[in-house]
Amino acid sequence: MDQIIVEDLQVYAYHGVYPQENEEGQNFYVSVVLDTDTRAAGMADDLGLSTNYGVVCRFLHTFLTEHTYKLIETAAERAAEALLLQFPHVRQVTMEIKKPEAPITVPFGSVSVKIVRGWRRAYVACGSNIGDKKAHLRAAVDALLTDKKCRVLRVSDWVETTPYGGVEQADYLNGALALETLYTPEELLEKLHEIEKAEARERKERWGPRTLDLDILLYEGAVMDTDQLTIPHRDMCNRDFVLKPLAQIAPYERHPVVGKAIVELLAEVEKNGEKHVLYN
Ligand code: 5RU
Ligand code: CA
Ligand code: CA
Repeated sequence: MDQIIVEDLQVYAYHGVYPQENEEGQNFYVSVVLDTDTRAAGMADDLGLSTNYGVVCRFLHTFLTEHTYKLIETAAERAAEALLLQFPHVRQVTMEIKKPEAPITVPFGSVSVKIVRGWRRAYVACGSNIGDKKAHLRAAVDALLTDKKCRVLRVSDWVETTPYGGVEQADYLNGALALETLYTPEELLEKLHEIEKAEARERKERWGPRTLDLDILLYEGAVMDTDQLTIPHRDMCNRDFVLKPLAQIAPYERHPVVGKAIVELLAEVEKNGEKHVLYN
């Protein structure tokens, strides 16, 4: 990825844990690397197609003087997020905030924190089999569309599917969404749970009917398995009602563990329909 780089932007500000720092202030030096495609601007010689680094510098200077944080971790976190929300062509920000005048009682060159934040690609499965199914799925899309930390890239068609899981229940309406998000996987899961709750989702029997079910399928090549969250979704390779809509919006996306494209996984479940493997 191309980069636009700013080194050691000087900002006199009041961030710090100690009252003396908040009262007197000190110099901070901010370096940012903006990952962004400069090809179109470069070929056309048109600033309007790029990100104006002068505007970025003024934005950062204003942001870091108008907000005061105890930690430079927080200053970097908030400033990086603000940049990603303000400048649409910027895909990722690496930000270092140096504090060379920090009140430390032994000699030192500088202290700093450096973070990397960016828009991450995620795929979400959605399903409903209670009430106005289409309205519940639409509500999920709308909730994500109005969340500034999510960009909805693609929405599949809704497909009618027969229920799996052994519990006698109504047919499902299923779909898949492609997002770019500033949320971590855990934060995205939390957001999806909030959206489910807003659609009166009740959690009773495990594989029972639901107004709205939102599952993270893939998150930017991540492979993780915690008590909270398993990515990729642990059963996505077996579920035609997940793979069919996902194949519509992301046919050549690869499963990071199995290494196969979504269209290949779909072809396999369609061939081995009866050999459904269950996990816990
Ligand atoms: C066992 C096997 C349990 C497959 C579950 C949906 C499973 C569903 C859905 C359809 C469940 C989890 N069937 N069954 N669509 N969710 N068609 O979204 F998926 S319960
Ligand atoms: Ca599910
Ligand atoms: Ca779920």
